[in-house]
Amino acid sequence: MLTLIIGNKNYSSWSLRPWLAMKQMGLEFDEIRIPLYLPSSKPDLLRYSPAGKVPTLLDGDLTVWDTAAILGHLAECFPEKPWWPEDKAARAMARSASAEMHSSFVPLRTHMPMSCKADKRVSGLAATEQRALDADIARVKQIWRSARQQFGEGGDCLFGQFSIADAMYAPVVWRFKGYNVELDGLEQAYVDAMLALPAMQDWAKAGLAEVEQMAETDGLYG
Ligand SMILES: N[C@@H](CCC(=O)N[C@@H](CS)C(=O)NCC(=O)O)C(=O)O
Repeated sequence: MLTLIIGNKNYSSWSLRPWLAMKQMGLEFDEIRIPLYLPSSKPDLLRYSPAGKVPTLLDGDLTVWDTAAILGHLAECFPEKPWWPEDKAARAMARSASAEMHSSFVPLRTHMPMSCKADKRVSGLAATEQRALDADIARVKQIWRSARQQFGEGGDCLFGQFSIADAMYAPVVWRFKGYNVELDGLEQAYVDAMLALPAMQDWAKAGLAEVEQMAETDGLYG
């Protein structure tokens, strides 16, 4: 029995990643939503995870925390599902792009916090901050372009069929949409394909219905 502990759907970009991957792989699971950055949030989070963060996966009596560990655990438990592209070269790039998403892009996370409700542009950054953000955006676009051009033939996702790499970049799709980032045809087509996934639409619908309002300073940097 799988239970995924998640934060607010509108804001919690880390929660979206394993949630979306699990939906796309057709796994049955329960979810427990803990609204973040309320006085009750930390004690509630610590009831489930020693890290006190979401996402956390409960698999029977096992607790798995941190996005990369959760996805790795699931891929091990359900090896028949297409978590990664089949082709070795595509898989190597998908793993690298996913690891890069997990470990990098601090300016992107900081200046464009995810909100499915957002419809604005980033403004007021210092020149150095803007340069760092622009570099992150350019790097994401480069990753998307390489993946789509080299391995995208079999579908509309980064490596054709949906894989963990798409789950890892799903919050960036919301960010590029919400902050009206200029996209070329290939980038827009990928964003549109991701936004059209029923699971992405379900996530956003639930996020839009949430009443909690978070300040950008709350630090939801996923
Ligand atoms: N490295 C972690 C990051 C998880 C994370 O920072 N989650 C945020 C929400 S998106 C959180 O739980 N914040 C609550 C807190 O820090 O109190 C992962 O990959 O899962």
